[in-house]
Formats: sequence, structure tokens, C-alpha cells
Amino acid sequence: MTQPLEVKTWNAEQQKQYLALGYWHRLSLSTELTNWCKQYANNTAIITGDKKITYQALNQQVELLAAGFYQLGVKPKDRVLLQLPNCIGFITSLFALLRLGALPILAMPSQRQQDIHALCELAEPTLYIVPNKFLGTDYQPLVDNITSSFPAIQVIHIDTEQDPEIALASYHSSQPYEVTEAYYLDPAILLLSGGTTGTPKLIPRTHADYCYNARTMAEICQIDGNSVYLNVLPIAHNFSLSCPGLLGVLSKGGSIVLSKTTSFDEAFTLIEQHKVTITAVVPPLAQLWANAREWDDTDISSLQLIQVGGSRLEASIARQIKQAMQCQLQQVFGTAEGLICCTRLDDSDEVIFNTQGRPISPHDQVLIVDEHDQPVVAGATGEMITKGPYTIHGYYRAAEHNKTSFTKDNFYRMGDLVRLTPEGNVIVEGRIKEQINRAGEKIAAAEIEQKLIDHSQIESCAVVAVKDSRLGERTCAFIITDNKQITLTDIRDFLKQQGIALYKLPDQLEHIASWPLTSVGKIDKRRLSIIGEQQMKINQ
Ligand code: J2J
Repeated sequence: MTQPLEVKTWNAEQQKQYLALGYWHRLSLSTELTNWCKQYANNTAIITGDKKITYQALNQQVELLAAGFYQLGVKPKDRVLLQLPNCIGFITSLFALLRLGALPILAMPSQRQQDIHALCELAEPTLYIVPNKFLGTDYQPLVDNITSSFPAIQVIHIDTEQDPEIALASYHSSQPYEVTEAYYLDPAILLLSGGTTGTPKLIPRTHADYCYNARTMAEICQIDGNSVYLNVLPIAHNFSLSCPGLLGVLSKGGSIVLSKTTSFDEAFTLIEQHKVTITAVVPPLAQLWANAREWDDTDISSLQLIQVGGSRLEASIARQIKQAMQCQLQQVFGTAEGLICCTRLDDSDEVIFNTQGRPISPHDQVLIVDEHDQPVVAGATGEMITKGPYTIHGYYRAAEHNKTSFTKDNFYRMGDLVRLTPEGNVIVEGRIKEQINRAGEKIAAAEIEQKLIDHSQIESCAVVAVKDSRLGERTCAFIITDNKQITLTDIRDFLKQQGIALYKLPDQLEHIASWPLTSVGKIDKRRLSIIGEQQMKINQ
């Protein structure tokens, strides 16, 4: 028997309050989408390649696909694993699944067997929607592996090179189907958490809270029917899906331009061609783009706002980005679990360059606490904990993990060390969670450690983040072994064979004779990060 879908949610009083304030609508995300398609029928919704798809046409494609998925047997509350890159098929599949009341699990195209396998075990999807090939990766071996372990799963292959107007057309159906209006406080989608453990965690975002998140960000970014948003980051990520991203932009009648890659060649050309007004990137990418502006003369003057978030942005680089891109900059400090902080368009440069802004909802509660969960004195650094109208109360099917990730009164522990300025802006100072933030992509140290320790010649290991001028942070594995010949390539190959995604493979390997320990006898990972940085300098 499958486990129930129910997840812990807001108490009755909070629910009443958020509904009364108009934050939440008593509507499913699917009904919101249908309403936007009707309201902005003739506006351009999606631009991909040389095709422009209106809201009306998008809605028609979604109708046909929902009917097709229905014929395949997709039912309300079925989990469906969606692992697609930035393509029209992602958008139509997502919306069609929502229309049937199914629950999409949003996996990243970069994930491999280890993650996809774990997601299938955790959420028991009935359908897996995956590209056949994308940017040189053939997904067939991954699909073969998954179907051999989970023979009941149906697979839909998407040809991402196909004409967007007929993408998925072979799955279209004109048969009638049953639209299911989901309850607005049921989970609408399962997002992937950055995670700190060996197995992936899924974030159940509800219809009401996710829509509120997207609309609020759209309002802060002043999105309207003339806005053109360039989607360069993976569309399945919370930043590009709802901050304001795809959903926020569609809620206001704007257009989404899909970019396949993050390269400035493609991005700048799309900005010029479609008069893009807003885009969202991670700091290392923003810096690459800013450097490229020194010699690139593509006309990107339509750009009004560049959102930068996902990892730490140094003030000096923030300044350089604003100058090079000749538009407003917005720092975004957010999490797929909920809370989003950002600078506002009319903030001073001082605030925009030096802080990560403030929460987007007046009802976001943010506390900065010490190791005993006691609030620190004003202005001091501590761990950020939060709850509010769009922050989850628990991960999907993770009762044990939820006990440590949330406080007794339902605050989510962000795992970030921050301080607040007197004006209430957040400054991110560091992190207590054991995670590597590699150019915005999050890697749980525990996951890599658990795999490395299976290596017959590794006695003990620890994985830490080491400062990196290009990536922000790189992944450094420390090992204790008698075999001093083991190289970085050896351990990367070893991990690759275990189905670990490429972006999670260590960038650096250090042999160590014994562990530096903290006063309580744990491996001193802070010390290891420093050693890793020193070693890298010596080796350069
Ligand atoms: C430092 N660390 C940051 C920042 C996130 C918008 C933007 C980002 C995310 C995201 C997101 C940071 N400076 N500006 O979902 O909608 C680190 C923190 C945080 C973790 C969350 C969005 N912005 N971080 O990055 O769920 O450590 O969401 O807790 O992937 O990224 O990661 P994620």
C-alpha cells in the first residue's frame, strides 16, 4: 500500500489569516494557470527557438497533453518524475500533470542514477518523463537502469530537438478527460532540496503557497504584460520556476524565453533578439557574463533587471556586474523550502551590493538564533530559522529528518549563518549545514562521504567546501589511505561508476595522515577547508 500524501501544514489560525489577507487563493495551481491563459490569451507566453507560443496556444497544448496522459492512466495524486531541461515539453508536461491533479517531482537534468533511483524509492512515481538526449548526454542508460529496478514505471521520452509546436504531439489526445481540482493546501509539486544527507529530500509545496510565492516575487520585480524573462538556469529550480521565474511571469501576462545553455553567446543573442527585460543567474555566471561585456557588443540594452542568487555574491563583484550589464541588480537569497529574501528595485546601491535583502512577505517570521535556539543580540551572527505563508513544515515522507530540520514550533532551520542590518536586511555570513555550494549547485558532503567509504582502499574520508575563485566553492575530498597513489581521477571514476551526478564529483583530492579534531573530538571540517585552500595554492 502506498503511503498517504498528507504533509504537516499550517494551523487553522494561520490558514484563516493568509486567506483573509489574500495571500492564498482557494484555487489549485492548475486553475490559476488556466485563468492566466484566458486572461492573457493573445499575449506571447513562451518563446523557444524561432517559435512564439501564445497563452491560448499553450493552454490548447496543455489540454491535449492532459488528455493524453489521462489515456496513459495518470491519476490524481500519482507522482510523476519530470527530468527535463529548459524546453517547452517541461512546461506543457508540468501543466498537464497539474490539470490531472497528479504530483510532479522536479528532478534536474544533471541528476544521475544514484539520485533518480533514490527518488523512485521515496516517491514511487508511476511515470518518468525524460529527454532522449540533451547537450550530448544520452539518457537511455539511466532509463534502462531505472526501469530494471522499477519495472512498473512508464517512461515518456521527449525529443528536445523537436519543433516546439508539436513537442509531445504523439502523446496528445482529443478524448475527454477528467480535470481534477486539487485542494489548495495539498502539495502541488515536489521540489528537490539541496540536502545535507545521503539521500535526496523532497519539498512538498502546496498550490496556495507556491502561487503566492510566485505572484509576490513578480510584484516585487514589477513584472507585467511587457516583461520578457530569459530562463537560463534549470527551469526545474525554484529560482527560475517561481522567483518570479516561469510561474511569476505567467501570472502577470509576460513572456518566457527559453535558453538551452547558460553561455553568454546564447543568452546575449536571445536578449537582443527578444528584447529581454529580466533574467536570473548564479554569481559565477553573472561574473562570466560581466567579464564578457568587456569585448562583447551585443545590444543588451533592453535588460532592466538581473537577479543574482543561489550562492554568495561579493560586494565588489556585485558592483562590477551592475556596471557591466548596465541594468538594475537584485540579490536573491532564497531556498526551495520557502523563504525568499531579496533586495528591492529602489534600494540604494549600498544595500544592493552589500546585503541579500529582506523577506518578500510581511508575514515571514525570521529569527537569528544561537546553538540553543535562543535569539542572538541584535546585529549578531546566528543561524537563521523561519516560518511563514510559503515555508514548508516538513519534507515529504521524511519523519525522522523532519525532527531535526524544524524546531518544535515549526520553524525551518535554514542552516545558514546570517546577521541582520538595523534596517532588517540579511547578510549571509556562512553556513552550519554540511553542504558544498558549488556555483549555486548544492552537494551534501554526507552523500559523497558515504560513497567514498565504500572504496576498498579508503579507510576514512571527509568532504568539505574549499574557496574557489571561479565556482565560489569547490568540493574537496580528504582521505586516509595506505595507498598514496590514489588520484583525483581514480576517485572521480569510482564515484561515477556508482551513478553519482557529474557536478557532485570532487574537484580536489587531499591525502591526510590523521584528522584534525574539534574540542569535542569531531573531525574539524573548518580546519580541513583551510588546509584544502592552502594545498591548492601550493599546487598552483
Ligand atoms: C548566499 N547563499 C545563498 C545567496 C541561496 C532564489 C535564489 C536562490 C535559491 C536557492 C532559491 C544565496 N547568498 N544569495 O531557491 O528561489 C544558499 C543558502 C540557502 C541555500 C538554498 C531561490 N541564495 N543561498 O539557492 O534551495 O545556503 O535555493 O539555504 O537551492 O542556498 O538553496 P536552494
